[in-house]
Amino acid sequence: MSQRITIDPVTRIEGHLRIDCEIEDGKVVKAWSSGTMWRGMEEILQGNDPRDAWMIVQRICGVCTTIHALASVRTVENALGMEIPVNAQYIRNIIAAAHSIHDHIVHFYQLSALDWVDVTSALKADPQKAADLLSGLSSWPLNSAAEFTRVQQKIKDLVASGQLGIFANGYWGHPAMALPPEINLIAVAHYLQALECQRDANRVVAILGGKTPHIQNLAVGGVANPINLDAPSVLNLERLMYLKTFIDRLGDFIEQVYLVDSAVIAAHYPEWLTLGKGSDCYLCVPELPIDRKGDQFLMPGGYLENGKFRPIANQRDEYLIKGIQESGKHAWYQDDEPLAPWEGLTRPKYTGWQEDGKYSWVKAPTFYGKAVEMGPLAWLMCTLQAEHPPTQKYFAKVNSNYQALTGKALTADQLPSTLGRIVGRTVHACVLHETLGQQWQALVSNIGSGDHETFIPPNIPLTGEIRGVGFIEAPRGALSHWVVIKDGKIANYQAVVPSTWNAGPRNFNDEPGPYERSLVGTPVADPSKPLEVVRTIHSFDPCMSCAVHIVDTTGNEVTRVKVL
Ligand code: NFE
Ligand code: MG
Repeated sequence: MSQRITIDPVTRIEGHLRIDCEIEDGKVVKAWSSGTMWRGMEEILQGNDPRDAWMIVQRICGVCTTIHALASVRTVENALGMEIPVNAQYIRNIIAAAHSIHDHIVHFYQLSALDWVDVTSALKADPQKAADLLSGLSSWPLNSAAEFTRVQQKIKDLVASGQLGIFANGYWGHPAMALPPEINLIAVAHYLQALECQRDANRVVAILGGKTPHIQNLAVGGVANPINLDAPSVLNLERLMYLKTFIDRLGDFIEQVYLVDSAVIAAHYPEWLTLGKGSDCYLCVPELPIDRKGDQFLMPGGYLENGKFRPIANQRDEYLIKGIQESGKHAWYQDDEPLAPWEGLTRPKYTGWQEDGKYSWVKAPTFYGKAVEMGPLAWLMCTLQAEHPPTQKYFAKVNSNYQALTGKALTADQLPSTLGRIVGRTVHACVLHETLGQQWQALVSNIGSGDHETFIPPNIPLTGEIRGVGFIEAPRGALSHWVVIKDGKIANYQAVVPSTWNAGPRNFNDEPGPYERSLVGTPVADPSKPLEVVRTIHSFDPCMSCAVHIVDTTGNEVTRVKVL
C-alpha cells in the first residue's frame, strides 16, 4: 500500500522547505522538494550601481550573507577584468574560511545533531563511562566526568522545571535513535560547548568585516581595511594578534571535538553510510585565491561524473562557465527552457503544487544537462580525486577515529550518503581551519614586507555592455553570481546558489534534484514521525532563502503541517 506524507515546513533550516514523499512497504519510492517562499532579489538588483551589488546581495540570506558579498565583488571584478591586491585576497580568504567553519559547526551541533541524538536518553548515562569512552580519542579538557555530570544535572533541572526550551520538541525515543546513553550525554555537552566555540569563528569575521552578519569591509577592487600597524582603529598589530587567538582556539575544538564526534556518529549509524545518495555528479570550484589575478588557489576544484574526474583550473574556466543553465519547467516561473544565467529570467507564474507540473519556487540548475550535487560531500569527493594533501590528511584523521571505534576504515563508496555529507563537512572545516592559519601568516608576512595595498579603484565603463561571473565554494557548495552591466548599471543579475542545485525540483529532462533522489529507498519506521527523511534532508543543510532568493504576501499557499 502506498502512503503520502508532506513535511511542511521542514524545520531547523533557513527558510521554507516542503518535502513530499510517497512511501511503499516502509520505504520512500518518490519524493518532491519544494521551496515555498518567493523572494525576487534578482529583480531588485536591476538598475543599481554594480559597486553596490555586494551590499544588496547580502540580504539574500540570513546565514551566508558574507558569501554572497564575496561572490558579488568577484563577479563585478571579473566583468571589469580586474586584479586585486594580495592583502585583499588574504583578508577575504580569512573571512570566507572563518564564515564556513562557523556555518559547519552550527550545522553539525545545532541544526542536525538532534536528528541523531536522543537528549532524554542522556539522563541514563554514567558520566565516568562517557569520559572513558573518549580518553583515547581526544585531549579536550572538557571531556571529563565532572563536566558530563554537570551537563547531566543541567538536563535534569530542565526536565524538572518543565521548560525544555530548545529540547522541547524532538523525536525522543524514536526507534531509529541508536546511540547509547553515554554518547547522547557527550553530544549534549558538545552541543552546549559548540554554542560558545562558534562565536570564535564569528569573531574572526566580525573583526575583519566590521560586523557580522552583513560584513562592511568589501569593495569592488579589494577591501576597506586600511593597514597601519601603529594606528588604533585600523588593521594593526594588536588586531592581527587578537585574530590569531580566536583562530587557535577554534582549532582545538575542531580537532578534539568536531572531528571525533562525526566519526562517533558514523560508527553508530552504519546504515546511513549506504542511504541518502543524491547524485552521480559532483562539482566544486577552486577556492582561496592567493595571487592578484586569481590563478592560484589553495583548494582545487573539479567535476566528477560517474567516477570520471575533470579538474577545474580556475574560476574563469570556460568549461565551468559554459555548462551552467537553469530551468523553470517544474518551478513557478514562466520560462521552462533551460537558460544560461546571463540570459536568465525570474518571471513568476504560480500554479499551486502540481505533482507532475510546477511545484516549487526553486529553479532547477544543471551542468551540461545533469542534476549535480554541490556542497561538502561534492567537495570531499572531488578534492580526494585531485589528491589534495590537506584533504587526504584530515580524511585520514576522521578515518582513524572511525577505525578506533569500529575496527574498519571508511571506504570511498560509503561517501555518497547521508553521513558522507557530515564527514565531508567535518573534513572541509578542518582543511579550512588549516588555511586560516596559513592565510593569517601570509597576511602578516606580506604586511611585514612593506606591502600595505588593499584596494585598487574600479573603473566602470559608462557606455556599452560587459558581463561577469564570480564563483565561491560556499558552505553548502559552489555559488555563482552572474552580472550584465549596461551603460554603467546592472541590466541583469542572477545568483545560482548551492541550495538551488541541491533542493531543485525535477529539471528540464524531468530528472529529480539531489534532495529528491537522496530520499528514494529511505526506510520510514513511523510515517507520522518521519525522522529518517529529515536526517537526509538536514544533511544537505538546506537554505531556502538562498535557493529562492519578498515573501509573497498575496499568492502564498497557507502552510499545511501534516507531519512535523
Ligand atoms: Ni543561505 Fe548559501 C551557502 C550560499 S545557499 S546559505 O552556503 O551561497 O546554499
Ligand atoms: Mg537565482
